[in-house]
Amino acid sequence: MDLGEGLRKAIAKLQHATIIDAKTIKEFEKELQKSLLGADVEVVLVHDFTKRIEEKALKSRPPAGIAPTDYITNTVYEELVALMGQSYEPKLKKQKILLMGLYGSGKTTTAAKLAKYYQDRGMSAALICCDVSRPAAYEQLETLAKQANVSFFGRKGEKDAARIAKEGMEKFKDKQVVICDTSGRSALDDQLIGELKRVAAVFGPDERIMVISADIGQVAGRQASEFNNAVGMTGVIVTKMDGSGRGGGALSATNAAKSVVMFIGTGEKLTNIEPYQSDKFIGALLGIPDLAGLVSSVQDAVREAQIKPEELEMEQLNFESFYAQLKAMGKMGPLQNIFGMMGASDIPKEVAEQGEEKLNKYKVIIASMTKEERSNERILHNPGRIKRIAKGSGTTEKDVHQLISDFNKMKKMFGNLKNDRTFRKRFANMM
Ligand SMILES: Nc1nc2c(ncn2[C@@H]2O[C@H](COP(=O)(O)OP(=O)(O)O)[C@@H](O)[C@H]2O)c(=O)[nH]1
Ligand SMILES: [Mg+2]
Repeated sequence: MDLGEGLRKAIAKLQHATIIDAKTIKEFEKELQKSLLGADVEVVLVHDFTKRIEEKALKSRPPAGIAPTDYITNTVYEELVALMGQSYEPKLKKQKILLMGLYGSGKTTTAAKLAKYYQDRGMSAALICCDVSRPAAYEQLETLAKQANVSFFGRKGEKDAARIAKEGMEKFKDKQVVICDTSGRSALDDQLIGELKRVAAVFGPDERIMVISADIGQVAGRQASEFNNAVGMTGVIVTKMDGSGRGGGALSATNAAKSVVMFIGTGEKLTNIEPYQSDKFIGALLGIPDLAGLVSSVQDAVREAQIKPEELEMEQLNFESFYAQLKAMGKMGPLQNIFGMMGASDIPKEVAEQGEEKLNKYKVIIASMTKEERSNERILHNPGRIKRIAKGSGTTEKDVHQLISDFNKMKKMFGNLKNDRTFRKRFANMM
């Protein structure tokens, strides 16, 4: 069974459940396991995957406003990303790419797809045929190069792949993306390792990419490790994701082997290639088109729920926390901007314009207060105390009054804002 189909069924079943209890979760887990194993994901990986989902689903509560099913779906998403790897962002820069892999993995097709991919993004691209083993390898790549409308170089009958690479390089010095296709084998052997090393030595690739067909499933992990140990690689392209039910196994095994999945091949046409994007790919697997939307709203809610109410309890604002706030905000740029960012652009200008100088003044004034005064603003409304504090801090009574007035403005502002959802969210982001 196709991985996506199993996952979609499991999610759909979960979303129809009226109550989410331990039994529902267990059943959901069983479905997930079945579909992952069916897609040839390694048993140990499946076990860890479901254990983490169980833990999160049973031990943590969804934040307010988020349905339990959405919360669990988000958890499944996060764990699938951990299982199958992060998104890859192709670099649009001058580069040389060496493709390697076994027979029939899709190297030659992928070479042409990549050349077209970069050319369609405004870069000049060229292909070099360094496959000296397969008959008609030259013609195959030449034809594909014509279809893709990119430059091509090869030497029919030449048996020294490194020599072709060298000549091709000279010819394509000015091209921005030069891609070299190499020989395959039915298994990685010393002869192939030697040839790939010699080609790499003259070609000097920026990327050494291994091409793997999805239909080998979890064997992809072992193959990737073998190639990596023998010749070194920067990443993997998994082809035939369209036709294989074992794509999940290939991706998870490659990720477990610590290899980066850069692109996936999704068909025989030259345009059937895309950078691996976890949210898009996993969203399609789960049958949730706007997975990114669901994930970001759950994540927002989780973050929001993490702000403890007492952190916003400004009734407890005292002079010490007031000073700490001012100082922290001072570091973040002009106060007016910060309040603006939090949606409180209408705060008193005087409060917003706290300069360094004023902050320093406040610091010494607060230092001259007794502990009791610092925690209880009300007892300050006493001329004797104000006079004493002004004298002790080398400031004027007017300065002390100013501090008390700013303090109260701030307190009021937070009091008004703390029940505001948007403000809470912005405040959380700011912290
Ligand atoms: N369905 C599908 N077929 C592919 C894909 N990539 C390559 N192929 C096919 O796989 C076969 C072998 O590809 P080829 O590029 O010659 O493999 P090579 O031996 O590694 O160079 C060809 O028939 C390709 O059309 C893909 O992403 N999807
Ligand atoms: Mg080939």
